[in-house]
Formats: sequence, C-alpha cells, structure tokens
Amino acid sequence: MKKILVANRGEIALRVMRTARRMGIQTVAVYSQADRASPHVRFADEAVCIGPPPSTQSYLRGDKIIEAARQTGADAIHPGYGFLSENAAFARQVREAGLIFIGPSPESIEMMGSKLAAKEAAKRFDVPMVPGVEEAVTDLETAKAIGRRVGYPILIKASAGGGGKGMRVVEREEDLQEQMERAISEATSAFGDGSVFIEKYVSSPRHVEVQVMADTHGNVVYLFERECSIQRRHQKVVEEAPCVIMTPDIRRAMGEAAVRVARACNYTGAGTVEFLVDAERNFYFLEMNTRLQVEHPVTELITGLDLVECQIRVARGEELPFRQEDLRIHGHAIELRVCAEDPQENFLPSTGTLTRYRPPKGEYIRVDDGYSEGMEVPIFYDPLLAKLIVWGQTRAEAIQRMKQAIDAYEVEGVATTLPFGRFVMDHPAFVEGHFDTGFIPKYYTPEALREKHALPAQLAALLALRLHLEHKQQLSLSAPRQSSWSTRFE
Ligand code: MV4
Repeated sequence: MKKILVANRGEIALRVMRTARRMGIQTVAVYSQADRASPHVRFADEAVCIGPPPSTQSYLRGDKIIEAARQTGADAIHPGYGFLSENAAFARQVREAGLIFIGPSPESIEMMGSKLAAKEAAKRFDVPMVPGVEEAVTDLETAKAIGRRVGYPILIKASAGGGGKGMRVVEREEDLQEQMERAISEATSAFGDGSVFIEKYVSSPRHVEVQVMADTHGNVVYLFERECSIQRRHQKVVEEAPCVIMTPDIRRAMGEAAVRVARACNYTGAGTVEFLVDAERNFYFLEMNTRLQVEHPVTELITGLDLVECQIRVARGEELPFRQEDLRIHGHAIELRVCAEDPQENFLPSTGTLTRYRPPKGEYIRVDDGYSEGMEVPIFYDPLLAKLIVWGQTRAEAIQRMKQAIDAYEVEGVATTLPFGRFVMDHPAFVEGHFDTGFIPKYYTPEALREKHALPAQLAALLALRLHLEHKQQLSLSAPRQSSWSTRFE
C-alpha cells in the first residue's frame, strides 16, 4: 500500500493522514468547493476537488471519489466515519475498481446495516439480547403476543434504522396498533424498508460499546469498552474509557460477546459493538457499527494503540501484532466533542468565522481538529470542530485535566459545546459516575449553564466596582461610605 485516498474531510481526514504519513504512505485528499482551504487539503500530498459544497454532490459521490483514486494512482481508500463509511455498495465498487477498501467487507457492512440480520446472527453466537424478537413483525396480533410476553413498555424499532432513528416507545397495548402503523410507514418513507421489530424497553440504560479489531487470519480481539451515555438526541457529547461501572468479569463477558458478534459476520478491521447496560448491570447487544468511530481516541489513549495503523495493517493483509492477553488498560481517558453548536440555544448549529482559535496544548491533552483560526465554519457538514481528549492516571485526574483544557481552549466567532463540557465535568452525578442515557434531559437546562457563567461574571463586576471605589477613596480625604461598602465586600 503506497498511497491512500481519504474519502472524508475535517478532523478525521487529518487524523487518518497523519498515521498514513508516519507509516511512510502517501496521502490524497478529496474536497468540495467549500473546503478548498481546509487543513486536510493542505496536509495531503495531493488533493482532488470532487464537486460543489453539498455532500450529495461531493463527499457522497462514490464515483467521483473512485475516479480521483484512479487519477492519482492511490491503491487504497479510507472512508473515515459518516459519508460513505458504512455504504456496502461503495465498499463493493472500491473493490471492483481494484482498490483496497480500508474497512470490513461489503457483506459484513450489509449484514450489520440490517438490525434484524445483525440480531439474528448475534443470537446464533449466544450474544445476550434484549427480550423481544429477531424477525420482522408485520401484524398486530403477533405484536400483541410479543408485548404480553415481554411486558410493557416496549420499543418498536426499524430494521434499517439504527442510532435511534425510527424508534417508538409503546406504553400500553391500546396504543400498539397506532404506533405500529406509524413506525412501519415512517420506516418505509425514511429507509425504503418498512421492516420493524419489537424489544422490551430498557429504562434508563447506559450506553457502553466495545471496540473490536479483527485481521484476515481469524484473530479477533476486543480493545475494551467506551462509556457513551452522555448523549443528546442520539448525538454523543462526552465519551470515556474505561466505563466506571465495569468489573473485570463483566468486562471480559462483554468483550467476548463483542468478539462473537464480529465472528458472526466474518468481520475484519476496526468495529464497534454497542450494548445497553441496565441498572443491574445486565448487558444486551444493540447493534454493530462497521467503521472507525468518532470516539476511538479514548480507546487509543488507554491501550497505547493507533487504531488507524491497525486498520491499515489489517487491510494490507498483515496479522495483528498482539493477542488478547497482551492488552491492558492504562489509566483513564475522556473525550469532549467540540461542536459549533450553541448550548444556550438548544444546541442550534452556529456558523461563522473562527476569529480566534487556540486549542490547548499539554502532555496529557490531545486535540484532533480540522479547523484553524480565520476559517469559515461551513453550514453543509457535521458541526464537529474538534475533539478534545485528555488522559489521566485516574478518572478524577482525567476530569481535572479536562476542566483545565476546556478553560484554556480559546474559540471566538462561533458558539461551541465547550461550556457544556465544563457543565458535565462539574456535575456531581458525572463526577460520581452515577449517570445513564438520561443525563442531559434530566440535568441540563440553558439556565444551569447561564448560572455557572453568571457567578464569575458577577464576581468580576464586584471586584471592578471595589477597585473603582478604593481609587475614589484614595483621592478624597474623607470616606463617609467606607464602612457600609467594606462590610459588603470583606
Ligand atoms: C433501546 C433503549 C431501550 N430499550 N432499546 C437508541 C439508539 C439505538 N442504537 C438504540 N437506542 C436505544 N435502544 C431498548 N430495548 C434505549 C435506547 C436509547 C439510547 C441508547 C443508547 C444511547 C442513548 C439512548 C437514548 C435514548 C434511547
């Protein structure tokens, strides 16, 4: 493998290219007209413009991307995450063009893309599953029978959905018919596939996922777990590794279950197996993501591995250079997604120019970003500006370092999720590790953030007033109001 084309933009394109370069591999960037001046374009050895700003006309155009690979003589394509990364047809076209797709086979992507096929495969490999069914439910009577068997509330999910898309909670049998009809019609119009299935609804679960890595020689290992419960509308905001509620036994059981899911679909490369964990720490398979994930750096910081390097080695046909028993967890890592969104305004995307952009630096701080000062944040793509990742010997140390890093991060021109990250790091429930997927709806309000901001601002105003009064006092010989002010400020 001599030259890799990265079919992505922003921080992940840069992150993949950095590893490729370190491994002595040439890099090719593709970019839309909105990204001409982007760091990923400047960093790459070569770059090809693939179309207008909207991703449907650029980053989602598999044909143009494969053509760019041909033009530049790239022999492999890394899809990053999002865009074409879990598109089985694209993976197949890459292969048919005689190029290497740095990722799993089209067959694995396809199987895990269907949540029903994934459940069926996982079930055969003895992976714990939420009580429910592994086949499409089309008629009301079957649905009622399942509801009675598993008990309400239940959840109707779209087979072609995933990541929270196309889910409906049903509290009582009386609501079942209406919700079924809606779920089927929504799934049909959103995904072109009306298949739905039913699971018992697990209330207040934690979202814990296991990183797996598989080579083409039959070796599959798990690289431990990531806790991703701090989510807002199915968008993760804070991730950490390891997960605080794990015991060595649960970790091994979950890791081995994840490896079985990977084996069930003949997986190769980097993948993530998602689980729900209930209050009794039972875990249940949810779905498998057949790509490198946004939050992979926390796993890198606790294992010491470079997951992109592993992906490239596996894609070259090499054997994984480690076995399960060689792997250990070192310390604790936390990631905050720094998005151009305004936490004061219901996380509305915030676009504009980065008039000031100074990421923090330090031995235990890693910033994966794709922007620099002076750049415009385009409206066309994902609002992720950067990922702020910190490492500590302990979780408490990691939290402390994250707070310092957030405070040192300077961004002006667009609103970001940095203050929200500070809110999470300061929250007693987070600090104590007592949280689940309900954390944000339960604790977060824009007012809570405003109050936190208000206190330092009030103190600064009071201090300024005091200095002003002291100054005035020095100028006048008599100070008639001194006593009343000093009782207030001292
Ligand atoms: C569930 C669930 C409760 N019970 N399944 C949401 C994303 C998709 N991957 C599956 N999801 C859920 N499935 C059962 N049977 C609750 C969720 C869920 C959730 C899961 C992970 C992270 C955040 C979440 C927020 C709300 C609901």
